Amino acid sequence: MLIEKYKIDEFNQNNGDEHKRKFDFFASSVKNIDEVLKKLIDFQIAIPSWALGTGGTRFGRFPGGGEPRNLEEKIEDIGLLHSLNKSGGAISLHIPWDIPENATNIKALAAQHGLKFDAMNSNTFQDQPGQQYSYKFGSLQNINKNIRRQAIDHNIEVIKYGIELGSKSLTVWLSDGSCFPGQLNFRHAFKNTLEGLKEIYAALPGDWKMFVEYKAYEPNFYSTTVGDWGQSLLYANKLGPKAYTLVDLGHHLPNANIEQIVSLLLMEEKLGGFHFNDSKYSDDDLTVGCINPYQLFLIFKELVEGMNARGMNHSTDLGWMIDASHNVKDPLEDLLQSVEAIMIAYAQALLVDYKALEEAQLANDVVKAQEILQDAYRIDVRALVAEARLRGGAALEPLQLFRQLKVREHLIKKRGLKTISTGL
Ligand code: LRH
Ligand code: MN
Repeated sequence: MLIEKYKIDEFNQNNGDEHKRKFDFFASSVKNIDEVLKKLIDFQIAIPSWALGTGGTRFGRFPGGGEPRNLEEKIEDIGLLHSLNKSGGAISLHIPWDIPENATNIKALAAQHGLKFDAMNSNTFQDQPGQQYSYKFGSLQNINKNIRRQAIDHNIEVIKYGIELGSKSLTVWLSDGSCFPGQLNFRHAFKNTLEGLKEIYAALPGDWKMFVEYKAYEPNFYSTTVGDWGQSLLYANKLGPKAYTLVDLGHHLPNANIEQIVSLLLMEEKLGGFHFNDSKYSDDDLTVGCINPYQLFLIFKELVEGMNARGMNHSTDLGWMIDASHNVKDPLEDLLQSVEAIMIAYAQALLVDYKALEEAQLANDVVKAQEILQDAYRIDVRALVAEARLRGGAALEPLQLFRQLKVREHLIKKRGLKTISTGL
């Protein structure tokens, strides 16, 4: 379904006065407003191709209807979201869930919707129909050389699809690990995995990056072979300058200080990108900022401070991706909320008075330091983020317009109630 530009302009017209009143009030208190607005307009978040349907858990899946039936319809849905917020201008594909049968056509279709291809994702955590060897006991770590070979070849095949689509990076998340003490030799598993990653790394084009995504547990529940940021950094350092760590917010043990991890990986020039989501217990893959928006703000504060310290380009130098699955929300509404939460946290982090914060830190004025941080966190930046959308040609309130235009009803009428999209 396409949302015609005039419908967005009409919506903005009808809501323009209220917005202008709020934004003018906001803008009167911010000195570098145009610089902040430019950063927000340039900031693009990749939407996962595997999160456009209603996911599920082992206990059940409750599809909501109108789900995309193929990659073309997934690109349409991501294009629709992008037309509403102009902040989701990239797709992150998962192979083999979303193999581009005709890469040229797929690339052209995406371009029509103003979309690029962000990181490609390989999948050696499931056995595909007709697959020769099983990944039951792992892929790159596996004691069986043929199984390791199969996993390496799959990742190299994923790189080939990415080259055809114009992607510039590969995310490798390995579910490899063990469920019981004694099941695995950790050193052998590490060495096999490193050996496999080295072969995949060698197949990367010169201008590509490899993101090594870590995760504490699930589907293995005793050890994970890329189990935390330290292990991911170990691999990335041993692989070379094109290898980086990838931080999925839901992949940490309870109460981990993710913003400190982000700060150090950025300092070490080994932070490659993010899978944004939120969680209360484990890898819940919930809407970004729905449980712990303050943590999201603190992460973006470390990102802005760390990227400025290295003179990095905020919008292009790191991989910004969402990784979520939807059990009870409409997938597209959930993704609109996630993008909004990310833009709000980024905007608040851009408004922190970093000079005053440093002075407070150098004076051990702990109270003052907290006041400076929370001053920014407590600013209502929604009019600012809406103004960035307006100037970017998007809707002032994407979710409101999505509902007003009855998009889901249209998709159900076109695709039916029972369609199931590939992915989680
Ligand atoms: C693993 C993960 C990984 C993806 C998968 C869909 O939990 O975060 O990034 O491959 O979800
Ligand atoms: Mn992830």
